Amino acid sequence: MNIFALTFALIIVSVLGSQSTIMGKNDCKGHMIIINEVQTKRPDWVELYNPNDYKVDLGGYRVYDRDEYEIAFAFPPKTIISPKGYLAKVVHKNTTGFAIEKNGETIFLWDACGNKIGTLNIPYIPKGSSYGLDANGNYKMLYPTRGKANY
Ligand SMILES: [Ca+2]
Repeated sequence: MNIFALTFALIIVSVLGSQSTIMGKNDCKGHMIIINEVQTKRPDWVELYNPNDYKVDLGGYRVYDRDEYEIAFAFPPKTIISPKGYLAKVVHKNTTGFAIEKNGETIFLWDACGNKIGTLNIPYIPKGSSYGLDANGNYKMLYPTRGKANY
């Protein structure tokens, strides 16, 4: 392997590594949707991000705090997330069947075909903070930005 091939291989490994940090992958229609941010304190919400340059209909996508697709909350048809856009879904036991445990837990995201496309391990989130992706693609404590870009 010459130096160019080695460099190329390292770039590929680097790119794949950062994608696994983002915890997203293409769904059955080729879209990528990312769990971008969560907050656990009244209201609890899960923010999704659409990195594509086209809108995506989240109808049939599911999110839940247990790895159980069959009983997970499903987004209704025509739930549109705009290109490079954010959608923050308020979650509550009475509406979505789950809330975010304040001491941390794991949430799961499935596409409309039932493929799991996201898993996020949420730690304890201090009051006044959220947990989400920073500009470098790493999950950490953030200032809450519900429905907007993280910073
Ligand atoms: Ca945000």
